Amino acid sequence: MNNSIKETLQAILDEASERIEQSDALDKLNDVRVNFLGKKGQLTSVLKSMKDVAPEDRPQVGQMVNDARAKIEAMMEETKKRLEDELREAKLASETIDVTLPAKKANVGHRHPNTIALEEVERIFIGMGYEVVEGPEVEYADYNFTKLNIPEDHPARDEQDTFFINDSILLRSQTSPVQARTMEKGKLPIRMIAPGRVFRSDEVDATHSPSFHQIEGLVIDKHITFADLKGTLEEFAKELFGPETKTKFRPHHFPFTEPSAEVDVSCFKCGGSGCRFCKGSGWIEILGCGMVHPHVLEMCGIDPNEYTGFAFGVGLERIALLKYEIDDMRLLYENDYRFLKQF
Ligand code: 2NM
Repeated sequence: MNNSIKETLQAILDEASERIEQSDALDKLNDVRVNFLGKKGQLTSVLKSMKDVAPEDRPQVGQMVNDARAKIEAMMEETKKRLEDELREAKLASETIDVTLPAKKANVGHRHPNTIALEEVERIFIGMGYEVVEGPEVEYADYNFTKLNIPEDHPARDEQDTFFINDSILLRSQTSPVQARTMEKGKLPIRMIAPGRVFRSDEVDATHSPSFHQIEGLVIDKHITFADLKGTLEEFAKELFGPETKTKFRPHHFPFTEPSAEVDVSCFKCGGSGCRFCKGSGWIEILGCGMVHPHVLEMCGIDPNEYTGFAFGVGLERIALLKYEIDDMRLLYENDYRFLKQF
């Protein structure tokens, strides 16, 4: 009996050994495990036939079955390790990275011409001791108009020019409401610029857009005169367009300043002799300015007998178009990468 079990076990071992050797994948190896070592496997059925073995022989037969199981498990373990090694090697080979390949060139972003111009203007005024102040784009008509001495019947209040939200709230048409808010706070003296987006109901063309940007400046202190205004803006023009730049103040009218002026700079392309760029005149208009109207000071809580001040406003897009010689404002809003990457 023992001998026949011995032969059976040997046959099982031989077959298992052959099938393990033939296993070329982990799932096949698992089939072998089920077939030989599983609950319904060949070794288990040998164990089940133990009831036919004489009791005194059972320990020895049991030992033989255990030995056979250990041998099969050892063979399987070895093969499993070999298959896993092969699998890992194949994976590594297929995932090899060629570090000598040229890298993909990353597209580096550019600052928008408006941003470059704004940072330039901010740099100049911060250098003269100004603060940069921002305020709401949705404003009260009171701050946008009334406190700036623009009366109820003034054409700038016309529905055609301003985007109203209701009777008392609108999209600001200038950044001067930020100045009015700052004056109202009552902390003097004031040296500030207010850059930001403004809105006017204009048709889009090469020089107009319903939404553009302004930088308005304000200085309030005792004994501020038109001479301070002239000196400041002359310095600004030289910094922005070069040290040779000349400035011309032409009388003008704004409701919030008195006296008021428009400022031209000598053409930085031809130096003032006249060219295509300045349309032959030698001058380019860049901003509006004036001494803050006493009525504005009063409405913003400042005593005009004690304090005076000057204010000015420049269009940011106008500066960007001039400085970078762009002939159509719409290019600034289209965000075409071929345009933007030139700056
Ligand atoms: C301009 C021209 C002239 C201006 C006036 C004020 C304020 F708030 F002080 F009254 N802020 N900005 C002003 C003056 C703006 O833009 C062309």
